[in-house]
Amino acid sequence: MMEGIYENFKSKNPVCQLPVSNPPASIKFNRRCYLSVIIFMVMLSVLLLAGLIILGLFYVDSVRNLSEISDRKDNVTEHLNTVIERLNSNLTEATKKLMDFKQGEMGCPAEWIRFGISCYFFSGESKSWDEAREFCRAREADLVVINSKNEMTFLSAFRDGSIWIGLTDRALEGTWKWVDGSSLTLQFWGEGQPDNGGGITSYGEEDCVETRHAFPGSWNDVSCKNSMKWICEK
Ligand SMILES: [Ca+2]
Ligand SMILES: [Ca+2]
Ligand SMILES: [Ca+2]
Repeated sequence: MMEGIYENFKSKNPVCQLPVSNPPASIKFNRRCYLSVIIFMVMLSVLLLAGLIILGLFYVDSVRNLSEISDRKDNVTEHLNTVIERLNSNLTEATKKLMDFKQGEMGCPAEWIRFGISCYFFSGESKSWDEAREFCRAREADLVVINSKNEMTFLSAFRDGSIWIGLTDRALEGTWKWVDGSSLTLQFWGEGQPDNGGGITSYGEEDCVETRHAFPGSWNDVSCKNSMKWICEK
């Protein structure tokens, strides 16, 4: 088959045809002809090689560009995630501040008094510590937790007499806990208090705390069954 093709090609389109009438001239012609073909083939090969080199360079450059784009995309994604995280954090903080503001400025129910970010209810009647706490919790509040000297000053200035506060050592004698579960750090015990009744049996076990008008040093532990006014906080 290849021979057939060759024969066909040779007969129709000869590249270098021998002039048979003049043998020396035909040899000279043949050399020039084949030299031209070789030069043409070499140039063609050089051009092809140059083309391949250019394509290779383009390929390397494209791969490098893609790699840079991928790196930039990762950086941008990371930056965006950081920004989103920061925005979420700011939004949460702003929402909390808004809620605190609403509770502090506008959210106090009638007959409740605002101080700082809390609302306070000062009772007119008297109850045991448990009944007083039940009253507060029914109003989505609890007995007052005194977190600062300012809060203590505010409460003392507002009400004299004995008042229940949300402090007890009922769970473990001598270990005082606020009703929100926090431990006692800032404290305003009166002299000699707490004494858990001081061994006087008529006082009974003293596991709840009253605050009195005197300040500082106005707290005293008393029996939770005593009846007195109270302060709720929410
Ligand atoms: Ca408080
Ligand atoms: Ca006690
Ligand atoms: Ca006492």
